Amino acid sequence: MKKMTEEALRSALKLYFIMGSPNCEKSSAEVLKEAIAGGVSFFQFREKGNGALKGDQKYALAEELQYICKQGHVPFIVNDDIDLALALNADGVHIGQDDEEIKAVREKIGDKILGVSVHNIVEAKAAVEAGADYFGVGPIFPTKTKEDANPVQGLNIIEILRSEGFTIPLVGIGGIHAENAGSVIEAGADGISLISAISLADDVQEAARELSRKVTAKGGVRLE
Ligand code: TZP
Ligand code: MG
Repeated sequence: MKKMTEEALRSALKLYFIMGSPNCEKSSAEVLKEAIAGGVSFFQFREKGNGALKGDQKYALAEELQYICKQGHVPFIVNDDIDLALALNADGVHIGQDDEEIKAVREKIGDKILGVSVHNIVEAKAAVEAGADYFGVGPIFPTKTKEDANPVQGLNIIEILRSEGFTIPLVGIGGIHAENAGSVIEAGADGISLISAISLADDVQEAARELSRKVTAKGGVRLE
């Protein structure tokens, strides 16, 4: 994939689905296909938690999900595992504050997309200086998906980052679902990122479609 402009990245982040096999009750490939059919516009492979695949099995699943993303013209991002991202020639990586240093990751991945989880102004400044392309900000609402999640921040953190002048593409994360999705965009996020509201939905495609409608209704473009 050619390097995206900031504005293209901003729109692609509208409906950002994050998932790995521990987040799904059925096949991850099936879930991802349905999610993309429903309007998911960005994807992160995050193989973490109970029963997470490792080694060759992790690689094989990543490859399969990357292929589905390619077919659907959806960027494929790898969580934490820079070597995997490079081996697969993924579109980018997403790292948190406890992962490798942002600057070192930027050097390794060249101009691939670099997402960084930030929780306050200090982290946000450092991430921009080190070359982040977008922020993941949260947890905005309580979540059961990530056991070691930071304290819930509320919508306030998004408003604060915007009022402090951070114009970088930004998505909210944590406990986001159809009923609160619009409020995340209204607070100043470019998109919503979420796991369980899509991965565990009875009807994955319909869940993604409804979320897509919610974020689009708040001023975004619908990406299909
Ligand atoms: N980082 C902060 S909260 C979270 C991550 C990975 C989990 C989000 O999952 P869900 O199911 O959308 O609340
Ligand atoms: Mg991490």
